[in-house]
Amino acid sequence: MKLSMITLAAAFAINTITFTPTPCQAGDKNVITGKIIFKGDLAKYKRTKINTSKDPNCKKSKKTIGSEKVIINKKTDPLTLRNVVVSIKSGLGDKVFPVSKEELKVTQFGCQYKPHIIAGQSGQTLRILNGDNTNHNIHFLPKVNDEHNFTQPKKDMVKGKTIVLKAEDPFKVKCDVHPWMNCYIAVFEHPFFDVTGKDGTFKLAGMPDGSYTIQAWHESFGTVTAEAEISGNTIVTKDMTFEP
Ligand SMILES: [Cu+2]
Repeated sequence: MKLSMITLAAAFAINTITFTPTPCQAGDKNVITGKIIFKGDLAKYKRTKINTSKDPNCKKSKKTIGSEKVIINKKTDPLTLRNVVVSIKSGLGDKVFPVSKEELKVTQFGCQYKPHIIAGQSGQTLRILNGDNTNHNIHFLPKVNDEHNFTQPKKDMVKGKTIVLKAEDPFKVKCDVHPWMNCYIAVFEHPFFDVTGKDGTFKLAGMPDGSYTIQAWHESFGTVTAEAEISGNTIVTKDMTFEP
């Protein structure tokens, strides 16, 4: 068994790690899975409420929405983090992987982007929709992708607008009409990425045998990385911890 090492790419400490190779189930080939653990002061990161009533058309079922800056999954043990983008950072070399034909979608609904984190592959198409009876402006703040800054009135809700994405670290998208509205887009040259949800877990599957650096990125806590070696159609468990 090879012990793993974790490096810290941002100013947040981490430790972690388990390395437990087990045989894969049928259909799975070379899986790296794990939890994104939160170790910190829960009270400090209590979700704030955002009042959207400045624009009466934002209101869907309720006039406040929860901030998405930090969402800690309180029902998991240990505590885990939602909206973390986990991906293979390096180790794939020059290998080229087919681009998913699936169209990515983001909808502006209740003056919030749904989903908050969009992860896709270079060359994949993102469709942006407006489900609100109000005018939104979609403002990309990328380094690599084309800059976009356009308005989208309600009439665009059916067809929306499509944009082809290029590989880039997560970048912010905001609405200049509703200052609380933002989301992030993360784009990769390969299909080995995942975004954590309510259980705080991730799964990267189907990589070739090899040694990889995995990266976990969170919009408020930055980046942590871990090393993982996988071969012989096994599952490697690799938890990673943000300790803000
Ligand atoms: Cu808006």
